[in-house]
Formats: sequence, structure tokens, C-alpha cells
Amino acid sequence: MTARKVHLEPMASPEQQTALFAKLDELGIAHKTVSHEALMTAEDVDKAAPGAGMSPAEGLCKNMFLKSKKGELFCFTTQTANKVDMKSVSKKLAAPECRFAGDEFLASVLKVGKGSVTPLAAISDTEIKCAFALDQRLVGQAAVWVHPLVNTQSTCLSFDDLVKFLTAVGHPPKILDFSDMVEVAAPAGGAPAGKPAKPAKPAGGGGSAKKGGEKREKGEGDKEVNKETGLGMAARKEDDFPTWYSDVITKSDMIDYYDISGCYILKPWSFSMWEEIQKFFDAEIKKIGVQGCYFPMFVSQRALEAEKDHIEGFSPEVAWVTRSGQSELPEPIAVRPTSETIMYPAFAKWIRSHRDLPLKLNQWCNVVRWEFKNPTPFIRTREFLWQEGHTVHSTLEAAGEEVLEILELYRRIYEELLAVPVVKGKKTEVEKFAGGYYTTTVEAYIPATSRGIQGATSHCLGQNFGKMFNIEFEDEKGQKQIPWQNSWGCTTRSIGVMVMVHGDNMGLVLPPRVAPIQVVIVPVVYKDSAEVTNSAAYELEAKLKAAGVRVSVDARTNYTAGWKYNHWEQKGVPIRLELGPKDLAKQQVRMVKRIDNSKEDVPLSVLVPKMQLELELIQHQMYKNAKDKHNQLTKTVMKWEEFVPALNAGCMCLTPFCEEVEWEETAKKRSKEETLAGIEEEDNTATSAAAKTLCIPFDQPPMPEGTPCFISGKPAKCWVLWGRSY
Ligand code: 86X
Repeated sequence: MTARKVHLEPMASPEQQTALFAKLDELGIAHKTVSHEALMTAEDVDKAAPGAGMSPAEGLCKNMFLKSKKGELFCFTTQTANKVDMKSVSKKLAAPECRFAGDEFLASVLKVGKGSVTPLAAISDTEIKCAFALDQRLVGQAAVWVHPLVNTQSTCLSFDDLVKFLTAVGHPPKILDFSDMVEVAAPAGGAPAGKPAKPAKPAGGGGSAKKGGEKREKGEGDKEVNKETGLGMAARKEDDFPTWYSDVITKSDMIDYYDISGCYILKPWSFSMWEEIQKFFDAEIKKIGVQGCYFPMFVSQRALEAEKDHIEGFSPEVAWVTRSGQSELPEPIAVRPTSETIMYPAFAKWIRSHRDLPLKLNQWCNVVRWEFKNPTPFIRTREFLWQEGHTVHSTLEAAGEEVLEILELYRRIYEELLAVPVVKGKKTEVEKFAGGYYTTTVEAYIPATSRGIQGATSHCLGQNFGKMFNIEFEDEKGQKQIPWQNSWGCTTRSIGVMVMVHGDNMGLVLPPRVAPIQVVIVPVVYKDSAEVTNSAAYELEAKLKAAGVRVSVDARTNYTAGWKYNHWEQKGVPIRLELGPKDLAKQQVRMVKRIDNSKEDVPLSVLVPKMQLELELIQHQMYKNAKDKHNQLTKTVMKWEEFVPALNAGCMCLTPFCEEVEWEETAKKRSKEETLAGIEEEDNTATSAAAKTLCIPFDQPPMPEGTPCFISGKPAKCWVLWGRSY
């Protein structure tokens, strides 16, 4: 090691140090001291530690000697690895605008030289001018290294003993809790975006393995607070929603980007959520007699145009294949945007008699709609996954019944799986699927963007498609009849809605029922006890797995426990179990919940039922939180003057409405104009300003006789839900 210039600063005297060690001995505190060159900074301490025999790395401390605006003095001690900034320390100390205290205070109050700030100097502050504070992340540590009044030496004692000492010399320490500070693995230079940076210090293998104390909170040295936000995500949800969203879905490893605009890779973390939705929905539709099938993804121009009327508006979105290799195809073929025109010619062949009905088919597949509005992963993509159900009934009544059965399943996907509240209802004439008879929908709301979003649709198509595709059946009386058809669909958009509703500034927050991993166990290992801790973790995993909990042990040795906490938080795992030697000794495990970061020690004897219960509680709590917000943001509006202000306040509006097409168009137009009149000319895209009807909710509040429509003043026919929307 190269010799360093030793600063000629006032130093604590040998007598002072003798008195300090005598005090420690008197208190029965075990301590050990090593000598080294003068260490002026935390980095110096980190570098010199191994050579000086100071291990483990975890217990190395740095100290801040601070003076508040009011003149109060503080000595704050944390680990060298912890990134703490003056602002947050000031805040935790409840001392406004702290600055580093001048050297004169160091000499007169702590009676040590520059670079030798230490909590052990409390012994010299006999007039109690300085208050001492310790970082909560030090709590419980067996080894804490601090200077024995001079920075050419370091003394090791336990955290508990440090507290004992401080208390004995009249300075019971304040413990500052930084657990609410989100510290995140910043992509290290060159690390691809979205990938957590490799930790600077491996926790396992090699000689720097931790031993000694256990540590609860974050505070591994490998985490960086985002410079701009102080938070884990590149932007706050409330400040820059698009950046936040893309950061959440990439950092959680749900999505990867692709070189064709509007197309995204669904990685296993998001695809398994889709699989959960599939599992639920597929089982439910099979109970009501729906069968699975698969139709080709290509459709000839002729077939596609058999249904010209309703295709017309969509035609710019149809993608065509025109070549194979270098040769032009004899005729172009389209990639399905939906499969009516692919399936219904087959239905016409298959259906002859009433005995062939009902025909109930569903397929899980991809579809392509080449949209030009700006794409958003899950929410609006050029290719997406969905299920499309297509059924044929002999009566309108039977068809109508199924429309609602399916809609109820869609409600359950959103509310029971994704914990996202939805409003069930019927689309107005303006908003319904033009090719159908009537359209029902589940409508969700994204509070962060103040936008409604269609969750899924269940259409009664009436006899329109039967007529177009010549689908006929002979009824019991031998009469030719046109059957009644339905179609219904739900897409991977549902996952995007869930992310937008529940995600927070630390990343994804997953409802247990769709979480690929519901419980992650992080063994907190120390060199000498790693094997014991890990095998205990695997034992818990086996028990939970046997009880049907999706659980995983993160025993990777190249990441620290703190890094893992952060990693699984970003991925939204509902429950983290931290298991260290001290927990094991007490036959308990520390549970930390993602929804509120609450912590609880759980006896191992009740772990399985406790996890099952907690997952259930989290699921319900998440739904309730979202539902409360949803309700808060639904405003009853009786007259036009209140409409745009309510939208601008971030609300959906429930209004009495005359249900006339012209008035619906007027409301759209006026809401756009009034909104744009009130804002600068930047973000005045038509769709973002105008409100449209989301649905006519099935759940209709009472409508007193003579209630006027909120816009036309004519007698209202029903309550309608309006909002700006996706
Ligand atoms: C309407 C209707 C319906 C089955 C569903 O909503 C649920 C599942 N289909 C789909 N629709 C189109 O018909 C359509 C057609 C073309 Cl050509 C297109 F490019 C886009 C479309 N979008 C919606």
C-alpha cells in the first residue's frame, strides 16, 4: 500500500484514548483495535480494510458531523456502503438544512481531529452539545468498525455494545430509519437498460463473505439512488407516466423491445401472467360448453371482403402478405385482425340443424392490427394475444344470456385475478361494434393518466353475420332460420392495465393470483452459516410449494441480500421472506409485504397457513385500494358546466343522458373544444382532450322522474359513464 500524506491536524491525545478503552472495559464491552494509515474518507476505509484485517466489509462505518440551521450538532454513523445524502439525513434527524459542521466544532466538542469523526467521541462531549445518531441498517450487527478517536486506528465492537456505550456516556443514540428510501441498482456503466447492475461486492465466494451481524434494511453498497428522482424508477409515476411505465415493464423483466414498431417481446415474467388468465378463463368457458379450436391466421382478400361493410373502417389496419421470397403471391393474403371472416364460412358449412346448436368455439391466438396511433406495450400493440370466442345460438335469448355470462368472467379476470375494478355495461350506439347488435364491456380506469380503458368486450352480433355468411339452421318445425351469434374477446392489454393501476415508484406490484412468484425467500448468508441458512430456506420452499404457493429461493451467491430485496421489489413479488441465522435461532422468518413494505416476524411453525392467508389478504387489499380510488374518481355530474372541470380534475363522469347520437357527438366535440381552449397549444391531440362514453353501466342509480339530460336538457333515459380514454 502506498504511503499517504498524514494530515497534521489536531489529534485526540493518547490519554483520551486510554480513557475511552477503560470505559469500554468498564462496561464489559468486547473490543478489538487495529492500526492503519490515516483514513480520511469512506473510500479510504473500504480500500484499507482488508489489508488492515478489518472484516467483514459490511461493518465498516463512515460518520457525518453535522450542524443544523439552528446550530444543533449531530454525529451520524452509517456503513461506508450506504449512500446517504445530506437532505435525507436532515429530514430523518428532523433538523432543518444540515451542513457539515466546521472543524472548530470537531476540535471543541468531539475533541478529535479532521477525518476522525466517530461515535466513540461521545465520551468527550461531556456537555452534551452533540446528539448521536445511527443508521438503522446497522442494527443487530455483530461487527461495527469505528475510529477510537484517531483515524490511524479502527476499533471493532458490536452494534449493541455501541448503543450501550453511547447510552452510558449520556448520549443514547437516535436510530434513523432509511427503509423508506428506495435505493436501486443503477445500471452500471455499460449495463443494458433494464438489467440490474452487477453488485460491486459479491456476497458469497471469495474472502469478503459477510459474517457477524445480520442486517435488516437495504443498504448494500451496490445500490444507487437515482440521481434525479431519489427513487428506483427512472421517473415518478405521477411526474412522467410514460417513462415510468416503460421503466417498470423493462426493469421487472416483463417486456423487451423489438425492432418493429408496435411489437414487443413478452418475457416469461409477463407471459406467465397471461397463462394464469388463460388457465382461469379457459376452465370457466369449458364449464359452459365452449370448445377450443384453432383457425388459420391468414385470410384471403375475397373472404375478408365478404363482410365489407364493417371491415371498411378497419381496412387501413389490415396487414398483407404479398410476397414469398422474391416472387409476388398470385393474390395477397391478409393476416387476421380478428377471425369472423375466417371462421364464419366454416360455420355456414357445419351448421345445418338446430341439433348443431349451440356451437361454442374459442381460440387463443395472436392477431395483427397495423395501427398508427402511438403504440404502448400491452395497451396498444400491432400484434397482440387474445382469446376470441365465437358462438352460435338458435335464439336471441340464449345468445343474450351467454353475452352476460362471458362478461361476468371478464369482470372476474379483472377484479379477482388482476385486482382491477371495472364497470360492466353496455356500449352506446356510437361506441358499439358496428357489425353487431349490441356490445357489452368491462371498463377500467387508470387514475395516473385519468383515462378510461376498455377491458374486454362481449358482443351480441344478432343475425347480421348469419345473413352475410349464409349461416342457416332448420328449427324443430323444419323451418330455415338465421341463428343468433355472439363474439367476445379479451387481450393481453389486461396485463398493461394491471401494471398501470398497481405499479408504484419502486416498480411493479403484483396481485398474488397472477404473480409468477408469490413468495421469494432470501437467505441472508454469512460465511460460516451459509449452508445451514440455505438448506433451511429450501426446506421452507418445499413446504410452501407442497401447499400450492408459488415460491422461490434466491440463493444466488453473486448478489447481496440487499440487491435481491430491491430486485424482487421491482418485479412486484407480493411477499419477501428474509431468513438469517438469528431468525433461524428464533425459529422465525422476517416477512416483508410489497404492497406497503410492512414487516413482521413469522414463526416457522405457522408459515404455510400464514402465507396462504397473507396472499389472500394482499389480493383483497389491492382490489380495495384500487376500488376506493376508482370510486373517488367517479363523479356524478348533473349539468354541462361541471363536466369538463370534473374531467380536468381527473375524474370519470356519471351523467343523466338522453341517449341521442347527436348529443353524444356534441359532448365529445364540446369537451374537446373547452379543454383545448383552457390549455396551451402543445398536447392538443384530439383523442386526449375529448371525452367519450365508456358505457351505460348495468348498475344504474335511481333516476328521479323528470331528470334532465346533462347536455341536451331533454328527459334523461339513463346514467352514462364518460371519460377521456385510451
Ligand atoms: C371488431 C369484433 C370481435 C371477436 C371482438 O371484439 C371480440 C373478438 N371479434 C372485432 N373488429 C374488427 O372486426 C376489425 C376488423 C378489421 Cl379488418 C380490423 F383491421 C380491425 C378490427 N378491429 C375490431
